[in-house]
Amino acid sequence: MKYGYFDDSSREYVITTPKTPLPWINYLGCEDFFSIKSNTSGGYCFYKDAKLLRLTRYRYNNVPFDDGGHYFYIKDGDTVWNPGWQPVQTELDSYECRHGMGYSIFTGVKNGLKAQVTSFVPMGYTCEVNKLTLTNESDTVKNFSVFSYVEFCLWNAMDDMTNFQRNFSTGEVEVMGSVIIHKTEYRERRRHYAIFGVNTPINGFDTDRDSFLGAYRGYHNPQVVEDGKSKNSMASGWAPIGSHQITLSLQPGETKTYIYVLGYCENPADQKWESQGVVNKAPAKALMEAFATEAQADAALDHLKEYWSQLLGKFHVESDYTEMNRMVNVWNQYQCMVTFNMSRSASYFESGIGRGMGFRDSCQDLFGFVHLIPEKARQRIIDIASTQMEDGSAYHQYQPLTKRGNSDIGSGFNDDPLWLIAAVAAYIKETGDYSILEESVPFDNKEETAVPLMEHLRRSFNFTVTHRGPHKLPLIGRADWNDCLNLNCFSSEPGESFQTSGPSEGPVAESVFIAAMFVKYGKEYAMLCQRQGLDKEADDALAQVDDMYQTILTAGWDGEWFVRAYDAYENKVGSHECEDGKIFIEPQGFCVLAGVGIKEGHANKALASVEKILDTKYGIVLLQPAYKDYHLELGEVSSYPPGYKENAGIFCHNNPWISIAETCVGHGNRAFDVYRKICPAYIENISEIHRTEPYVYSQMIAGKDAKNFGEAKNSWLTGTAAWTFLNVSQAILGIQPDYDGLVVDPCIPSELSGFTITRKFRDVTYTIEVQNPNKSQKGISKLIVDGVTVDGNQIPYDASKKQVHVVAVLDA
Ligand code: BGC
Ligand code: IFM
Repeated sequence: MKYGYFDDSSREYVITTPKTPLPWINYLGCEDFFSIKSNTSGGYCFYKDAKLLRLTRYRYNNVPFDDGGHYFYIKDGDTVWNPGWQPVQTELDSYECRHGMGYSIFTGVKNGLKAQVTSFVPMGYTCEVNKLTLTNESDTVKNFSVFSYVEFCLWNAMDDMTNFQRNFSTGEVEVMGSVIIHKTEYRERRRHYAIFGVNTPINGFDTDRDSFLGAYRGYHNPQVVEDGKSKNSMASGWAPIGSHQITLSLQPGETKTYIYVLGYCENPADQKWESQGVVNKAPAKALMEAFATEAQADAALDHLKEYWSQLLGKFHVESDYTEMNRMVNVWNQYQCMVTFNMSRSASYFESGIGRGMGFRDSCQDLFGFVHLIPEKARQRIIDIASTQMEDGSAYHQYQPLTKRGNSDIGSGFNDDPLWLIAAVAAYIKETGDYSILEESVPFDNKEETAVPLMEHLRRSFNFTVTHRGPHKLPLIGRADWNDCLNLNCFSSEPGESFQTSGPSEGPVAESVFIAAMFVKYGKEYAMLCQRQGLDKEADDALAQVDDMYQTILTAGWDGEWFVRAYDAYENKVGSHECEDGKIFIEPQGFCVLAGVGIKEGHANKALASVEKILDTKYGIVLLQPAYKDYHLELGEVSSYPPGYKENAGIFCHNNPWISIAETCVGHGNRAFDVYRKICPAYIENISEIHRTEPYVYSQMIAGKDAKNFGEAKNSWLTGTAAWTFLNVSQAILGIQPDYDGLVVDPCIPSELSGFTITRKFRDVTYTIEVQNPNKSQKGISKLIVDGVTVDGNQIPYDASKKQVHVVAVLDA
């Protein structure tokens, strides 16, 4: 069953009922100001950091779900309704929500009145613009009122929802004509305040929540709206809100448009604090003036659309596979931008007050983002590397606003350092910019420790070399990619966190997964050394890689698949010797994509085991058999009921690893099958089972052991976005950015007769036609670049050309 459809030409997903299985959200903003919008207008906004600079409030785990947002109430006679249906939930005569690239459009019609809200965050501004267009579609005059509504958060979202003894007394507002100013914290000489204004004179306002809602009422039945009259309330402590009343009359066929601006204002750093309670209005005025007219708002929206057209023009595929095209050309890349911006901080499953930027997460996110805006990727790499410790380990997370490592969580996830090498290699391959390696970057943000970025990579590499266990495999520390594999976790008392209960490192638990990462990214490190003229170091690094390779083939091979790990008692995890958790997905995918065991025949065996034991109709589960019981020596992985999350859920993030691995052994049909099974657009018509948005990936789909097999959770903020884009663009469609040019090496379903890709690489735009006349799966037999046949499958990079036309023929 579907709840909407893809409108490919406008790059929108159109939701045709408000009653989606879960709120289906969108992200507005791609610079510093962000707003999360559900299909019924729920959500909140923030500046830079969802925890520290939150403009509007959102209550989590609320009832009804997703109650709270930026709302418009229409009071038309006795009927009160919202264009996005929530929160009043009056049945609409028609409803539509279009989620587009950085904007959402809500259209509701009730009793002949049409209300359309276009919400977006304009480029270059720190605000959400809501353009409200009201049209009288009836044949009689309409007299009615519109009430806007937002509830301000007192900035620090964590404090806001916990520290009531203080917060009920700090709220302050000012009203400047049609602009409501939320200035809590201003008297502490903070430079910021929020505004909510509209470009027309108003008939009234409210700034105090309880005055607006009325005692014992909620968002669904505010007193002021029911009465049809604002109270002009001034908040003093308690809960500041912003609400404007506009009363209007529309002739049949007449339309009126208003522009609302909800924004973040900041004063100049050197401002004089003449009177600490009174806001400097200049930034507020400037923001309101920027959107004083409909034409200004429309121009800003057009600019945003143009921005996205340019970004998405950097990678575009035309093929007979409509679903793949729409994911590759629009939604997958869009999600990569969102994961780049948010890391794992703010979604409908992440509160914005818990996790910030993840070290490993943000490194991986770059794989799907670096081609979009390489300059931002560069800065991100430097920010991430600045949270590395001198010994090569790293803070696992950092806060977006401060960019400081989070010391509550600390370090000890032993895969983290290697992801930095992966991110830097991806950046240099995309851009050819080796100068990043010379960039001076501190450890733990301590300027005096700054060294060239290359030295950070060296310490990353050496961290693995110097942290190996009894089988010579890398020590796992608190966990590797699988956060829930806490093999050094010996005690877990009720209330204790899994990852802090054991010693932060060791004694002996080891990870085959990190070993595979070391083979893959250790080779990248050696390559970077070579290209820096460090031949001896490159050779030494390759010797280490080779040693690890051999170690995997011995200690890491179980006969039919790769072992996952050794626990602290030196027992195997992910082996036929285990009762549960006999086989895990991660080492199968990562060993093969790192090239381990291909020539020895292990790769095909491991992938066949995955297909036989882990595959299901909805995707590949993380392990089998699911852990039935809790194991102290394994930690959180066994805390989940069978089929959920890391305990045998379909963890979408590592499905593309298998798909890529299949392309490494030439199985184009199987690689695509793995890609297709979890691809949102391909499973749109089972939305009642899948339940999360059909236009983005979720972190997890419940596995076959779970009651709700096929149900997804944790949509949007997942490494699946980047890895899937890497898989489909580089492994399946085979357009691989490399140090000296684009490599063309597709591995596709034999039935696909060809496809065409437009790819902007550095300053050159390539049109690459891939032809598959003989139903092959892999192997380029001919590469013609601007009419000239070249050897091999790499298009030599020539910066003097702006357009290059390539024909590649698959004919193995
Ligand atoms: C959570 C897991 C989650 C993991 C992701 C852990 O702290 O408990 O549920 O999958 O973090 O990083
Ligand atoms: O690898 C982690 C990631 O960092 C956050 N989400 C869950 C993954 C697997 O545990």
